[in-house]
Amino acid sequence: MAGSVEGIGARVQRREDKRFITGKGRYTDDMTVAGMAHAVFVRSPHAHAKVVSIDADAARAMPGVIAVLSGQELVADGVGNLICGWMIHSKDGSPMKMGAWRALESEHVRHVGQAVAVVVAETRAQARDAADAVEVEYEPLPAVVDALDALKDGAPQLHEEAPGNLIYDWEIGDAAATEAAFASAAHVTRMEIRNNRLVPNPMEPRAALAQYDEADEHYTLWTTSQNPHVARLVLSAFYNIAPEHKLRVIAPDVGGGFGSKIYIYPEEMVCLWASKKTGVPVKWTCERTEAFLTDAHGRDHYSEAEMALDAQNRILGLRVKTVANLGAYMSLFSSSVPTYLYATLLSGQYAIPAIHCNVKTVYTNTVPVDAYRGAGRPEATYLLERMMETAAREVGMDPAEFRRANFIRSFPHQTPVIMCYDAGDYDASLEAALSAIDYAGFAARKAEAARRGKLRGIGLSCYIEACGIAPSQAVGSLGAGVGLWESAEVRVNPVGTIEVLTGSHSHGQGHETTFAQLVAERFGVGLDTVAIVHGDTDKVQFGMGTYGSRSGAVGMSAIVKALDKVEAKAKRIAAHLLEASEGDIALEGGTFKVAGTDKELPFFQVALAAYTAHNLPAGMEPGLKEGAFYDPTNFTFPAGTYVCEVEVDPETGRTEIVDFVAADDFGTIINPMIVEGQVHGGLTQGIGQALLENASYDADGQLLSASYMDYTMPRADDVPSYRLMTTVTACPGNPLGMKGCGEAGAIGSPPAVMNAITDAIGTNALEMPATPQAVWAALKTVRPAQ
Ligand code: MCN
Repeated sequence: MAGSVEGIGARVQRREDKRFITGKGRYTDDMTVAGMAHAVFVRSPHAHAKVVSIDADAARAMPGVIAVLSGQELVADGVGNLICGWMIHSKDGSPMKMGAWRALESEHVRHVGQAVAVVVAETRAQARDAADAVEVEYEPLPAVVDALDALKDGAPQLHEEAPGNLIYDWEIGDAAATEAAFASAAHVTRMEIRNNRLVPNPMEPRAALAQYDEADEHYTLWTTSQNPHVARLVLSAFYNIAPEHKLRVIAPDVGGGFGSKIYIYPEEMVCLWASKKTGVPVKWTCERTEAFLTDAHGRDHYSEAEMALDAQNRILGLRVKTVANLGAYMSLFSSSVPTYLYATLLSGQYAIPAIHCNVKTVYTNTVPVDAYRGAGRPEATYLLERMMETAAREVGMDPAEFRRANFIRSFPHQTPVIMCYDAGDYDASLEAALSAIDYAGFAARKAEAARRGKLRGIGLSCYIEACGIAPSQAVGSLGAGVGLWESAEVRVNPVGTIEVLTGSHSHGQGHETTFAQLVAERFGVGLDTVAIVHGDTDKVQFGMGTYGSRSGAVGMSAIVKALDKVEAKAKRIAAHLLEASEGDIALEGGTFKVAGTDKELPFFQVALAAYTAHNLPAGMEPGLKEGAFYDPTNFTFPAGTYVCEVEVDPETGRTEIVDFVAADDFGTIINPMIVEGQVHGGLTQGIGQALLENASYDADGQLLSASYMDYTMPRADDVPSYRLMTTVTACPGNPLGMKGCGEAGAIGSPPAVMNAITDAIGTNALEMPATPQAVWAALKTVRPAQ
């Protein structure tokens, strides 16, 4: 059925959109259970303070209040601290220094918005009023928000366990070889690079509804999670909230996550605990400003980078020192982001013989930082692609030519920073993008813009990323502590309809469509006979969830394995019923056919026979249901070239993106329309980072941009009409040849935009976000008289 209207490669409209765009989605906040109460958290207004006392007497006496609970009761009940599950060791071999993070903190708060108590009341309004009436006395302490400041002598100290606020001092690569490369360099390019702090801002804020059933001591948690099984595992195994078999976690429709809904936050834990404690179901829904103050932020790196070139402008070495701000506590995967998800990609698409990277991670009085779309890979790509552009300009070489001269061309390619790239064709995407944008014609366009008083610039970004996050062996040996794979179960019902249970979780990526396309392709059945089941730990036994653009390459590969088993059994049944040999049976267009004859059986008749026939092949168990786990041997490596063309108004500093071409290699594409949507979303987030978005703290640790009045999300008129194209090198590591597409746009686009703007204005002295004010100020440094 290849190329059919519903199979692999078809632009099938998203089946789930019918309910989403008609307002019929069922999100956590839509869930209601009898007797449900509402939780509102009492949060610290201080970035850093001792909690002297919490007086909840007045609040407890207010109408509708069921309970006011604080950290002391939480500790007394044995609820565990929040953990970071990815162990990193410093270069001296010592383990990372993790300060305790309690879901409700009753002694020492470390960021504005940290929860100190929770009010449970009959209505949300009553809970909010009572939360305002909880009297918390604080003794404010000096705060530090910048990671470099936090490392200085005399800086405020956040955790006793982490002297000097240093969590770990880690390194990767070969320091001596890199040193030698620099010693023989003909040219060295140096840059200081900041990657600005971002707030994820999914459309649906986080929410939780927890119900404890006293009769059978069973808990149910509906929550906005990207990985409900991991949530259940962590809540039961580490936080001591409920035994795993007595806890059902349901992640119903989830309105976006972008990484921010991977983690277990204090609020879900507290709702579960409070539900048992109060005897009523407890619901909490985050308000938008609360989300700014509590959802894990992204990025926030400061780096010093050096690139050594030989006399022929080939890269000899790359040396990077990065300080990463992890905020006030270590979120679940935070330690992996500035290490294995970042520094392992610093080779980019280039053959760099020697790389050394040192990363220090630091506590500050800010919201915890964790994975946000791309997670480490945007930071690596931004650093490297800004360096590539700058180095090319410094040595007077065309930036495209400079990249071409340094591309990796033979595969597999082992980089000096762990990754082994399996396949790619970087020339193909570069050439496709350059030809689409008419790179050769840029000079004429720049001259024409100048006649209109505009500064026109062009910028490239040749990104690579490692996704399909899994290989158990790799992530396990790198400190994750657990294997990462994906599960699938295919249940063919007696009437031939098919349910696919997957451990992946869709929260905007269209899995209900693409996963069904895979089944339609394989069995030749209609999409309407296939249901995709996910997001419920009582239905799907275990799964690892969705992040790291893994659901296609890993989740769908697990489905392929299960489909293989189902098909093999179905063929045995068909052969038996058709009195043919198994080797002669082919499944074509939804029908089992005997080669060279007109004997055939429709798919549904074989399914029915699997459950109802009295004469199945000897020894065969009835039923048609198979499960599989898929654990790849390597990541997948999507790559591509983005080219951005901008015009800057020198009067105002305003940047307009006048053209943007993206040439991506995602291997085999299941649904081009969905992939384009994923790239559009990623590009828009990347452009948001480059031009608009910034989580800005004042020196006291107050988040100045804690609402949409101050935090600028990209709008339709901030982005161009993208021009997308794909080149294909199939990933050899999975049965479908797929590479992930969910993060690429956000990874590759920020440097393309910044390279274009700096090209336009003629100075590199510009950091993200390139707001009109920042661009105008940078312009003044090179054109003071104008
Ligand atoms: N796909 C395809 N062909 C390919 C690759 C993918 O047709 N070669 C399809 C897949 O079948 C899937 C979609 O594209 O329907 C995305 O697949 P994949 O790249 O595997 O990514 P995941 O499904 O694992 O999604 C995770 C990824 C990440 S890590 C972030 S962050 C992100 C993103 O997806 N968050 C999103 N896209 C998002 N989109 C929305 N709307 N909301 C989010 O929170």
